[in-house]
Amino acid sequence: MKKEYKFPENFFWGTATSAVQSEGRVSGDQKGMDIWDYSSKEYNHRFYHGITTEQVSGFYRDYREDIKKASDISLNSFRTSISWARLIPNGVGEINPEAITFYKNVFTELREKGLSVFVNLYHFDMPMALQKEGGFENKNTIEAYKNYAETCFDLFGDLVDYWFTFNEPMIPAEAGYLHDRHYPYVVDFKRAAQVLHNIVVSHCEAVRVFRKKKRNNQIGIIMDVLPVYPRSSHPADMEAARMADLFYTRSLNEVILKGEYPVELIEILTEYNQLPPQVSKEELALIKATKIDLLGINYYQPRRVKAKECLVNPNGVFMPENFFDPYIMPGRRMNTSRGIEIYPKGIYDIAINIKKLYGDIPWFVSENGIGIQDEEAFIRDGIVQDDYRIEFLTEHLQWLHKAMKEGVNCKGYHMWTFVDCWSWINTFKNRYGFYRLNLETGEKTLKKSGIWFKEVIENNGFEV
Ligand code: IFM
Repeated sequence: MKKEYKFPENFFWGTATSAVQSEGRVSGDQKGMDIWDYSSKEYNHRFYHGITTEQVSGFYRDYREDIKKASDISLNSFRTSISWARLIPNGVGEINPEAITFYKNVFTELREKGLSVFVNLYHFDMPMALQKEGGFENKNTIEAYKNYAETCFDLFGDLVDYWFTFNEPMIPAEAGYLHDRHYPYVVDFKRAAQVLHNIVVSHCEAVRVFRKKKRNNQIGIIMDVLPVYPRSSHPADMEAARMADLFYTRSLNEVILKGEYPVELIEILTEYNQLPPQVSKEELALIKATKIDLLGINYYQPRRVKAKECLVNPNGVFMPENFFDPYIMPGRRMNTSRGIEIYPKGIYDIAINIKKLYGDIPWFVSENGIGIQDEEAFIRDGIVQDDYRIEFLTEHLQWLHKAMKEGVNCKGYHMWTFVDCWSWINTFKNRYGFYRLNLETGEKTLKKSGIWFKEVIENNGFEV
């Protein structure tokens, strides 16, 4: 017997992408350089097949056709981001008129095709001119970001339905200042903590400016959550899970959603001399006073942990991982392209936690999806037969549906991503889109999952 999964009226069905990953360059666009333009050239060996930000999916050039493609599969909402360095090439000062025209055209076109416009202001893409001054380590960047946000609200406020201050605010701190994945490739917990704090303050400043404008549209932030699971119920494993959750989830969720850093985290960082040095009373008061309207949650994988097996090197770098080890669960289901676990129930656990721990805040799944390597191997009759993606999305939506039946306040589901896009480090290794991008011809063709998603949207649900 088939079971029906219906979603509420006005549920957001959409996709997400970002400026750096989709726009690309055309001559005369007057875009300033960001850290990705810089690092994908200067540290080219770190990028899969050496593909730089110039060769992405051409949204800057093709946005009209792309938006038609979005409407062809019945999406009712669409997230992208504004490139700070495109709009304000030096991060502060002069505004690029080409960028104003481009973003106005994009948002207008989306609206005309009946799609709600979700716009994020910062998706890992610090303008290079500001990075040279220290990026988010420098307090002046908070002011620069606030001015950039205000410029966006003034220029595009009438065309945007939902604003987001940051996508995955932990990543620039964690990947750029702790784990050597993103430029500037610093490894230093205290500096990472300062970056994270300054990002949080920037978020609050942008929300404050937004509130002053008294607009009808809403503002929020998008967080990536890896729900934490201990290896066993042994107290040592449970403690490891508690610490992983404290460092990687509660550290950010509580400051954004409850207005305070967890006391225990502050105690640990004090003990290990890792507190960020520049945190003022005024900033903490602002954090306390800041409330968002809509929360985005990106979910891809769980975080399984166990008690540490070896003592920590007392002379090593302070890391959250000093308090737990990753746990490779036997029999776990893997996405081998990315080397990450597939665990659809995680979305349910996150949903229940939001309700339990963070009030009944309205939220939506702002990213969920699966990146697959060598997807051309699945092309039959000119179409990528991505049944694995349909299966992945179906299972996650089933768990989301269950949580919604239990009363969670979820407003929508956005798949990552619309057209196969460039990824940080992996460039085009793994494909995520509803549309396949042919890197040789630039052609964008609908995959089987895109046809399936159209039906889901038109029926506001599915049967399995
Ligand atoms: O490509 C990224 C995106 O920029 C942020 N969330 C995860 C995606 C897939 O890895």
